Amino acid sequence: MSGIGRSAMTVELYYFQPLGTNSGRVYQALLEKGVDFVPREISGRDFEHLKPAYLTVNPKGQVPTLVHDGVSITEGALANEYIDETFEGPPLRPSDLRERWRMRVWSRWAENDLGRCLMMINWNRVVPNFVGKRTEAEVLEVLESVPDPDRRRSWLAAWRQQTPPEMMEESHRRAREGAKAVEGHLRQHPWVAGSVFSLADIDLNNFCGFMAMWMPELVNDTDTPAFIAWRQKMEERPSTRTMRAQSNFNLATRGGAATSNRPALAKD
Ligand SMILES: N[C@@H](CCC(=O)N[C@@H](CS)C(=O)NCC(=O)O)C(=O)O
Repeated sequence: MSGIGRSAMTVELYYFQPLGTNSGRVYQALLEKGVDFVPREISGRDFEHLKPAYLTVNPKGQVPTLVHDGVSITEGALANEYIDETFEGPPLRPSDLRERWRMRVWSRWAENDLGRCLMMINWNRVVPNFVGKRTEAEVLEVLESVPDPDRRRSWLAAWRQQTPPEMMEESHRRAREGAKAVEGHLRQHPWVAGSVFSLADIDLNNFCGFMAMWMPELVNDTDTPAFIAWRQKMEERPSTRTMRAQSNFNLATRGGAATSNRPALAKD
């Protein structure tokens, strides 16, 4: 895309398509809040997030980045709290401090634990397509611009399909356990934080909501009815509907549940 940069007195969101995970959570928080923002799609396939123009917006070379009045606000969870505090609109954090604490615990877990495992599983499946027909030399050149050596290593391992099998199996195990944990929690509470809708619902649905479609062995009407009912409620929200309509691929309904993306059979 052109025109990457900071403009004054605006709200802009740099994000990847399809809308989901890290990009989706901030996109949806802006919609929930009713903020008028300029969507700025970055092409992951063209590695636009690693090009100098975007690195001036976010030196980590990651999305999403919210740019408010020319200031870059990064890290989705923190950006969402910023959005809730800065803009008018319905509150996205519980006023009860224990529920607010629970919101943060679950948001963190959805992003860093369950969400990360799901991404590890999916990442290893999609990176080769992502990279396309580029030669090894071209791939290595692109990866030179990944600012963080750990991320560079995982890109390379996924592209070469060399992620250790035990790491993949651990991700599948955590996905199985995670689905059970979500179910147990949602049997006790209507919303993730407790009694009210919050940023944690946005996070859980963006990081894990697609499990019902992608991993029906784990999330289904019989084993996880509370997870399914909550997800249905989330999918019916106007903000989710708008986001799905603006996404180039509906993560919630088009799973591509390829064998490589399916969980290993439960051993426990
Ligand atoms: N901690 C960051 C993580 C953002 C992140 O991992 N973004 C991914 C897209 S979902 C990304 O930019 N990946 C490109 C890369 O790491 O090279 C946040 O919460 O916003």
